[in-house]
Amino acid sequence: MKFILALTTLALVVAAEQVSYKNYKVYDIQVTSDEQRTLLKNWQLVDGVDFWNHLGNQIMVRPETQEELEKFLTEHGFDYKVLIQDVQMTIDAEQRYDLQYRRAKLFSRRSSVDFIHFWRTQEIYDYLDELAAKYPNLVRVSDIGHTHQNRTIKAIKISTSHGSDSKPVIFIDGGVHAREWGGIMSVVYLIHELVEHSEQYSNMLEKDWVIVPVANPDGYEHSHSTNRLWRKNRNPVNILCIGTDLNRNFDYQWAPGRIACSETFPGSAPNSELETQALTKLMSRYENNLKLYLAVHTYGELILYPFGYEWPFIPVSNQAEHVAIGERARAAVLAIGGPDYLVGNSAEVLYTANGASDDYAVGVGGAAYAFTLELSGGGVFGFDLPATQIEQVARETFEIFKSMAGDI
Ligand code: 0X9
Ligand code: ZN
Repeated sequence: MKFILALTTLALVVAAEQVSYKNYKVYDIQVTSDEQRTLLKNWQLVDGVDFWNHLGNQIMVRPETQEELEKFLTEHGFDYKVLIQDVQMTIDAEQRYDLQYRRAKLFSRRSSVDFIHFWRTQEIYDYLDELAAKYPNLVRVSDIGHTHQNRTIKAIKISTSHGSDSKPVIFIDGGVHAREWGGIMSVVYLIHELVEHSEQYSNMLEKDWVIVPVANPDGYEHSHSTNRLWRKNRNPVNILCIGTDLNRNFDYQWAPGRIACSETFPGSAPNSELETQALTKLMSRYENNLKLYLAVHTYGELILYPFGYEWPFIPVSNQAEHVAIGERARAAVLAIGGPDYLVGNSAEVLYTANGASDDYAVGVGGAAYAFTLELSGGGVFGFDLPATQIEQVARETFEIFKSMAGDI
């Protein structure tokens, strides 16, 4: 059975017709003044231009638009360099690696529980079910909803005292954005460590962990099979445009969007999406004990706290505690030789975003603390973290989880 499943996955990987990013470049642009920032922002609405990161200065551009952008940058005195010459080449390299990994797997007896490949949704779900069977006292797995394409959304609860519901809860969403594979894998790694090495983490297990590792399975599968850089879910908005940005769809300070094809289309109404509904319904089950909400994203090496829906930003009432918790997590990552995360309010460090899960968790869900983690992209790779770096990023992220769990 396993063999047939593996063969099917392999066939899917090979057969699918994919969106090509041939000769798309990623530019890294130095922004030295507010004036420059405003000028650069105008490019956000240009077709074929995709702002990849927070400070708005890593931008993917399609071939037809590159000459125009470079002319603009030179004319306005921007310093820039080309970070990725050909996005498709990095995607091809990733796929070759994955194919090789899966071929070798077919003929080996090694377990699939490793952090040198990206797990597909089904692999993650099979693992959750295996854990539930093997550790019935520690693990409960539940189906919390279905997607537009009828995939299951699964949650795992890791608790040393199932049934009592009195411990503080740490709630984690992973994979809200389809292309942010490093985030999903870091959450899977957390599950693996907490469950399979539970004896090492008695402090962390003083809290209950409620985790949705793949909150957007349709989008995640689409980013594997068809479009590596897909971000939204796969629910059609109209005949031309597919997908809602789930991290704009939460019912707190939601704002409508006019452009249905936009990467950040917030949905036709707050909480319109099945994935958002599944998350908020589960969150409401824990509203009395919800201590910490973590939205796990990539990339940027940022620890962001609410509120992020408005600028100038509205501070959360316990902002100083958010800063302290964030700073200790930052130090924990540094202590194992990881990158120096930046801790800050999301609207200040990043940009404003309405209807995001972190703001919802505090504004409606009753969470005492909430953060969005923008994990490391592994240097120059952005969303396309090489599989060989999964474990390193996951270990760094684990330090954030551990530090925060001990702090709340
Ligand atoms: O834009 C987002 O949804 C997040 N960044 S990402 O690059 N992963 O897409 C940041 C959300 C931060 N939270 C708020 N602004 N509330
Ligand atoms: Zn994201």
